[in-house]
Amino acid sequence: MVDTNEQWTVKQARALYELPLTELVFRAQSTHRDHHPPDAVQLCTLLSVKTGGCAEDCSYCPQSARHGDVEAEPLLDVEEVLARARAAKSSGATRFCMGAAWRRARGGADFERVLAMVRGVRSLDLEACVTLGMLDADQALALAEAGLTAYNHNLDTSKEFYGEVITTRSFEDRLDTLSKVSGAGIRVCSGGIIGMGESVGDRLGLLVTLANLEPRPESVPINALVPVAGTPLGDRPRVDPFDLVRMCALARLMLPKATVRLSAGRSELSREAQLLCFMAGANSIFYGDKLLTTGNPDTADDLALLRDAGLRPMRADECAADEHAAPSPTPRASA
Ligand code: SAM
Ligand code: DTB
Ligand code: SF4
Repeated sequence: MVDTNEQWTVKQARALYELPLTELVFRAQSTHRDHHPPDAVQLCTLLSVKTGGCAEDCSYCPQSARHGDVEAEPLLDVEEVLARARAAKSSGATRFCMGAAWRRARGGADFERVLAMVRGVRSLDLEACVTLGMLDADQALALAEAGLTAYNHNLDTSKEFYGEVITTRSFEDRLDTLSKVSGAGIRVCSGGIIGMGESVGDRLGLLVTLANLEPRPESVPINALVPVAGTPLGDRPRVDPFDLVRMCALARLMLPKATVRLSAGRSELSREAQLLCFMAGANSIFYGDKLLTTGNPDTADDLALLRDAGLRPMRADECAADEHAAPSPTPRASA
């Protein structure tokens, strides 16, 4: 196995990707057990706090004003969001993730409202994650002060394929936002999507970039494209579940301590395919009937899947964010 302090190369990643799937899953499961409880899956609930009307042109996304047919809605009220967070907690989630269809986080009253959402979610003893688009350094510090656990900002794909998917902001913009996030002491959640027409090399390039980030992401969402009618990628064929298993296994081997999140696309996955992803080291799912705008399996089905497989929801005290505590944020006053 490659020393985790070394920089990963695409060649090393490809050698893993090309292993027989049984061997790859075996290795990934062995690494998983060195760092994580073998039977626990973190349940995270997602809520779109600002839906639709986004200025970006991400080809996969139904919330882009350029091609999506999702109605634009205003930012939700804090109380409504907290009611949803309380419900998520009582149904077993330990992390609450809030997404906004923004190119970059809005300033002013909208940002203050997001800070109040973060403080409120943290006061419920839930992990809080937000994804608001690009951030500046002051916004990152304010989110850190509000107690944000992690900021989600996906690289989505390789640097080389990125321009085929998004033209309105660059791969470097994404890396810049991630460095603002980690610079403020907030944990980085960053992953990608497969099934957009990228090559295996692009998938490996994405994982190599993520694994070589300093600090490494503590959370890596692996999304299978949900093809949405009306988006440029609406006609893409379904992802081969084995490819998703391989991505989970590589993410586990290349980022051993991270929480690997089996994210969008589970509605199309059989229970057996999801179980293979768990064997390959995925240890989190989005839990709730909806992702941001598209469907997700029923919570009852997810609980039955875990129960039938002898797995269990991860307890709050086991979550990786506590185990791998990030440095304290720089106090705003002294920044
Ligand atoms: N606007 C913010 C941004 O893009 O950073 C946050 C919200 S955005 C919807 C969050 C992530 O959802 C995207 O980076 C992408 O990885 C994922 N996503 C969006 N649409 C998807 C789809 N149709 N299938 C799979 N993943 C999708
Ligand atoms: C991530 O990587 N996947 C989630 C979360 N982070 C924000 C979002 C998936 C969105 C799928 C399409 C939709 O529901 O609009
Ligand atoms: Fe906007 Fe995010 Fe959708 Fe891109 S992925 S169009 S930035 S909401």
